[in-house]
Amino acid sequence: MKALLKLCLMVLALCQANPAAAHAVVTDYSLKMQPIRANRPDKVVITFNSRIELGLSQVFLVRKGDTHELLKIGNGEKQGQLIVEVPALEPGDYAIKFKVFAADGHLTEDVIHFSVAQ
Ligand SMILES: [Cu+2]
Repeated sequence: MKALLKLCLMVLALCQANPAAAHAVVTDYSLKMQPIRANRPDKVVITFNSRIELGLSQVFLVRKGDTHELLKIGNGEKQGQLIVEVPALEPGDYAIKFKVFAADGHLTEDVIHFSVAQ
């Protein structure tokens, strides 16, 4: 695992020297069409333009006060789809913060803000 991480950091360094290389970019996410319902566990599907290395990727739920909670993730049916398991949430404002490695070793960090309605 450590060797793999080292390799990835090396690839990342190379990648930064070559900005033309492709990164994992979010092309779609389910929150646009299917908001999270209050007070019950739910799932969010994030679709990237590239396959994601699950073992090297992390997705966090960010709550008010900037507390981070690591969420369970899995691969979706289609290539590049990430299924994020979200715990039961009270109505309010949240964010999903992700650090994902694309299949080519490129790291992408981004945040998706969302609200849970009453
Ligand atoms: Cu890159």
